[in-house]
Amino acid sequence: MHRVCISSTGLYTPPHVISNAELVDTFNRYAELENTANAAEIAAGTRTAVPSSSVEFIEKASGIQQRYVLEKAGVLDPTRMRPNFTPRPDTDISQMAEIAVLAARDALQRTGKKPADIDGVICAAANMQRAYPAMAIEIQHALGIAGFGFDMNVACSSATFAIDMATNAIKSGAARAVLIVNPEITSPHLAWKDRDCHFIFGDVCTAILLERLTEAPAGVFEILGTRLVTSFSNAIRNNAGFMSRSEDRNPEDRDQLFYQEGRKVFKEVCPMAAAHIGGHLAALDLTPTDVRRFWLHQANLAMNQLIGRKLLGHDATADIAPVILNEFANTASAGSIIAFHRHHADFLKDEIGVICSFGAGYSIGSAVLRRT
Ligand code: CO8
Repeated sequence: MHRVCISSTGLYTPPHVISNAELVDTFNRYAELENTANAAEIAAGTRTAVPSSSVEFIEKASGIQQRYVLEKAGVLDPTRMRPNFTPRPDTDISQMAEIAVLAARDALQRTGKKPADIDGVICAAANMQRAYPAMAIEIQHALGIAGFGFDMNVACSSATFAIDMATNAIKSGAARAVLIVNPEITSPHLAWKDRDCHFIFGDVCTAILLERLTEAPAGVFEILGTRLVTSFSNAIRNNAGFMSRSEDRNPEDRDQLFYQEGRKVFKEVCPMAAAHIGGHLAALDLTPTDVRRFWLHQANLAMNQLIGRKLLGHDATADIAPVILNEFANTASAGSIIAFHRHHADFLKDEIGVICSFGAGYSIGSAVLRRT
């Protein structure tokens, strides 16, 4: 069995920023248009007025201050409220593959690894741009990597579940190195007209390179263990899929986009995630106080603070549980990887860290790392 490490990560940040102020301004203009158009029904009590959103609520409830998006004008048009993408011909690289290639190149140039050193590509994300061919195979082709590629989706836990898959492939000898990419284009499937969630998500892409420890230089992060768990819940859903057309569904139907019971998710997932991390550490003869840093999923600041308190018995500082959701919002599976990417350079030899994601499914994935 080979020992496995994360030897590099990469990040692609989209070019456009939407501040909370811009987001709320658009939402409130949309609400005004809707309420004016439906004034008679609202006055007759047969329709509920669209309530306004507020920057103060968003920052207090989530800790999110802004988000990056691939396309901004469509989202900020109160008569559209969704990004405006141009379809590309099949001969051009697809949007999702394009950002995955940019994040992957960022990861590769940080290590000096070449495509010829890699045997597999996993595209792990909460949504795929198309059904087939697999996004991973297009990305593999664009990067000039031999071997295999496949897509996988475990919503916000896609990246950690992919780390587990890649670790096992390298451990067993099936691959020398595996490249994971997490192109999270959340903006097309976010309900920008729903004030309960219009502020939650942002677009981004991360990349993670895993390889045999013996092939990597000192200062990488050995994977001491990975652990996955899933438990079915309807609290976070998106029903859009290949059956939608035959169900004569309108793509704008509320259940064809992301929807959730936010409070329920908060209450149910925090204890599950804390118990999961505690159990994973215990299985490796470690305790939460042995951990230098937790790179947690980035959905909600209060969620991460609660998980920190449950694990440590006191508030986790931003040094122990770094926050990137203020800048990026929730980027589904990429969030914990951005936190790792941005906050690992100061680790000393032998210090321990934990990457943990949690989200729809429910799904929770963790990787315990030791710096070499
Ligand atoms: N402005 C003003 N008021 C608002 C707004 C707003 N924008 N939104 C809601 N309110 C109001 C509500 O209507 C409510 O009013 P009232 O008390 O009169 O009913 C009040 O504010 C409080 O609302 P909530 O109870 O909903 O507020 P919370 O404090 O619970 O905060 C959160 C809402 C921030 C959503 C919080 O519950 C949360 O973060 N929960 C965790 C959710 C989570 O982490 N989900 C994970 C989803 S991600 C995932 O798994 C991957 C999915 C795949 C990616 C999809 C990409 C699109």
